[in-house]
Amino acid sequence: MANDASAVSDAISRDLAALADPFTPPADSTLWRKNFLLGAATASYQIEGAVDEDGRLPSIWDTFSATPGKVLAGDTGAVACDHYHRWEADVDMLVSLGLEGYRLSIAWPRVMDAAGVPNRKGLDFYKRLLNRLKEKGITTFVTLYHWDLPQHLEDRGGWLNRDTAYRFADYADLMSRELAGTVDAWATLNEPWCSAYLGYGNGHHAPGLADGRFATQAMHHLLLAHGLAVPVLRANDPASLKGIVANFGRGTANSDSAADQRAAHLFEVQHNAWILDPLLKGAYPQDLFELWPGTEPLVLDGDMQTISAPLDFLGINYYFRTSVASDGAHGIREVPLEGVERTQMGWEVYPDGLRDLLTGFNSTYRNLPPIYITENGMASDDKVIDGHVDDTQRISFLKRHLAAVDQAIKAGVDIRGYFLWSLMDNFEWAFGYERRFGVVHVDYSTQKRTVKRSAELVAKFLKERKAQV
Ligand code: IFM
Repeated sequence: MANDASAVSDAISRDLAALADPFTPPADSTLWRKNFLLGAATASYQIEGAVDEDGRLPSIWDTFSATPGKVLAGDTGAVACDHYHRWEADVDMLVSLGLEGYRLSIAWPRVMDAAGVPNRKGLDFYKRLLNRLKEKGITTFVTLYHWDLPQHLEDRGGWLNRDTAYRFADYADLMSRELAGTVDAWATLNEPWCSAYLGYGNGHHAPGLADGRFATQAMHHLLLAHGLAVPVLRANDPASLKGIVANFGRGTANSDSAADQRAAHLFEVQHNAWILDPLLKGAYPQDLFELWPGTEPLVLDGDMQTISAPLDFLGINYYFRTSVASDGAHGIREVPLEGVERTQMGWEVYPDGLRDLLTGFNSTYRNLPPIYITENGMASDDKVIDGHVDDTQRISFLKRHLAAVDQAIKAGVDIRGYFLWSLMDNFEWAFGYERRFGVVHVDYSTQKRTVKRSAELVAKFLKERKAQV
């Protein structure tokens, strides 16, 4: 599979090398509209480092990454991109690329202690950063929870404990009172599927628990936390947008058989409807519990109403498609496709999946809020050669996924922006620093940043777009 995949990506590199401009969208693309926001995203634990500084408390990812065998090469986020100290230069870099939006996250354990008392030094870091972004005219999307739960909350059950949802609402209250006016859009959670399923269902992510019942209960408390936080954010910071960011998966059937079609449907229930149905329909999809019998979470009266509070936007993170078949019983079996293009993660490059999800959601949910693509990008084993990084596959990846966004807009989906994942290479969770998702390369031994060719081309396009009359 790896050889097939690299042969496909070599062919793409050759095709691209022959093009004069391998990135700029065609003249009829909706991406030329100046009000379509183009930015880049990062997350606190993946870039900040400084895990022991200025009163920051440990998070579940500090604990998990310090546990032998959990993260590739024993990597941790202790230093990461040292962004906590280099944030000014990083903002300058973002500005120099002409990026119009920046999506960042706040480290909950940096800003509050176990008793809920604000940590001024931690808060000041985010105030300085957000004020500078505002001064530079960058539109800011701030995620409150991108997986770095304070360890003291995990010690009391983490997302299995309903009380964590109320602690999250307190945290949202503090942040929106402190940062009101500097944030354009608040996202409560990043990718609750990953927090619930990878964190509590199969243990690949912190806190490393593995039980199907845990996954559904954790998801319920995560969504409850979201629902409790939305009105708090609205009250404290009325001018900003409020939403949530989730990862969605395209599942396609490996054959035309009814059983395989059903498996693909169930795959999307498990990846998409598990989150979108409670948010937009106020109920969990019953098919989910057919797939995972006996895992119904404990839901109290009023929870589903809280969870389905109206949203100003939905953040969609998209990376790849999964080909599936029936496992012969009630479950799903993944059937990796041969000869398809893949990234350094082994994920299939499948831009049509993004378009199909967007148009599909638009027809399934009549109350679908305006959409921002809050993450899209790919990892490649990028190297700096003579001061340059020629990330050909990424250029082609971005171009094709932006074309998929354009197609979805033309098909009637209300999509207002797109954030590249990621601004710079960073700590890729269980894969440590080996997987490079950035449009800027980071040399972790020197912290030197090198703008990759993909970022140069995005910058060139943004400059041309800005200059058009
Ligand atoms: O790096 C992650 C990010 O934190 C969440 N979305 C997926 C990215 C790539 O795996």
